[in-house]
Amino acid sequence: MSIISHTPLAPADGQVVAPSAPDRSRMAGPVVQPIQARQFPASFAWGVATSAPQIEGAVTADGKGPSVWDTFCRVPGKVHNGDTLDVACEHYTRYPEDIALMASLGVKHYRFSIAWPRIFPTGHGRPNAGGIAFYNRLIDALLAAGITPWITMFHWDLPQALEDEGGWRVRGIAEAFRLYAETIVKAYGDRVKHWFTLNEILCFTKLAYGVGEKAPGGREGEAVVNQTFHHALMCHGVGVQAVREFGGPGAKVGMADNSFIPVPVTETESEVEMARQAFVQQNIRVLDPIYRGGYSAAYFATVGADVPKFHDDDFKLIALPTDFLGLNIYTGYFVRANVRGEPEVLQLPPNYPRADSQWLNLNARAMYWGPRLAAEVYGVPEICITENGAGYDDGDPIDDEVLDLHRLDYVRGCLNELKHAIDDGVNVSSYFLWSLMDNFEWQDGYRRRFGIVHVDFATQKRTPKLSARWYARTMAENRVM
Ligand code: PNW
Repeated sequence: MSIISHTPLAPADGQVVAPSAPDRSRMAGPVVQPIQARQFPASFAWGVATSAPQIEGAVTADGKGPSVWDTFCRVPGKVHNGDTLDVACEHYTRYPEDIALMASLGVKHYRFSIAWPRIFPTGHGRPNAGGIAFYNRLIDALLAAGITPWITMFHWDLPQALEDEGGWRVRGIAEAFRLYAETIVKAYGDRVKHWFTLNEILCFTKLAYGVGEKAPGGREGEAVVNQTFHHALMCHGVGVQAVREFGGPGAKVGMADNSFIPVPVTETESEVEMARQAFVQQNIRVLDPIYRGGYSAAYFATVGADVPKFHDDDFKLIALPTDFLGLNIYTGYFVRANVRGEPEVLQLPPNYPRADSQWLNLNARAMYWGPRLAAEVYGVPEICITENGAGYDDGDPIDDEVLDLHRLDYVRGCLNELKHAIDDGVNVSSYFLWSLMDNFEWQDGYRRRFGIVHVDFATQKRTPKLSARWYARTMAENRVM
């Protein structure tokens, strides 16, 4: 058997490959059409995403206080291999190199987060000048490289001092968050016009205070969990208010949510209706209050005696109008009708394809249904795909290459679905691939790699993977490649 030898994987920059005219003399069957140019709208924003705790390292530099994740990493058995955030990708000092890397890939938009404990090491008092200065340097360097900053205010790294006061369990968190949000919007709002309030409420409430797999690792009951959700929703509203008051002209804000995405098994109208109902039911704690201005009767029926304490006025804050909704879409869940005609979420067969991150079922169709359901069910006017990607235990580079075709293939499949949603009229304005580079993958430590750039954590060497070269071309041509 012969092995097909090296054909160049991508043409040199600037060279457009026109499908060559079919050679009719060698063809018997019908003429095959040229590949369709799966072009995105001209204004579409392509980018990559990271978060502060996952890449920065330098956990005590310039006055930074500890976060709940700094503490959690030191509890034996909580994080794979005992990995910590201490060094991570050394982005705190290597950010100029990382920005040059982004520029070389043609990245024009970058979503990153600010570390709350760099700005308020104890959660209160005066802002820490060293922390403020770091993000000034970062933002200025991004702008100088022609890269638009998109800031996530909170990506899970709660100051440990606030956790010691009760963290997300206590209502006072909203005042601490107000101080933080107003401080960063005032500090950076002259240059930053795109804000996300919170990243994935589920992950720092339910998974952190109920399931215990994320910091601070609580295993408390549903009453506490529901209370943490409620306080997080309030902080989202506080973040929106801060951007409205201090963000200056043209500032936009929304949250980044990992909404549960139902995918109808068969796309009949009745099964699509099951998906719509499942979308509301499964996102009842987050999207429903934000977009419908309160907890629904179905919510109260679901939580029963575990209902959180709230003030009616809280929903004025929670449901403040936002400009866009960020969706982190990695996976979806198949839905059909059960015998009573209600939506049923199907168990997947054990050998359904998954990434090495076991929760990540490779269901690209979620990238069609997620944006579509958000627009149809809640009337979301603009959607940003704030994360999408896949975690694999990629090997080390061989001859400076990592052939991560599994990641490339999945992301391409997702982009085809996104293009389909846009063609069907859903207003999706941006897409951020998670992640720029391999980084600290929470309880999975450094084992699960989501980067399109490989990081050698012993030497900090960055090596763009095949997916990075492919994504560079996709961004440059504004179409699925
Ligand atoms: C997101 N799930 O987390 C986070 O925003 C990132 O910080 C993280 O690195 C990335 O996705 C990859 O995991 C998620 O269980 C964690 O469905 C868990 C789930 C989804 C997203």
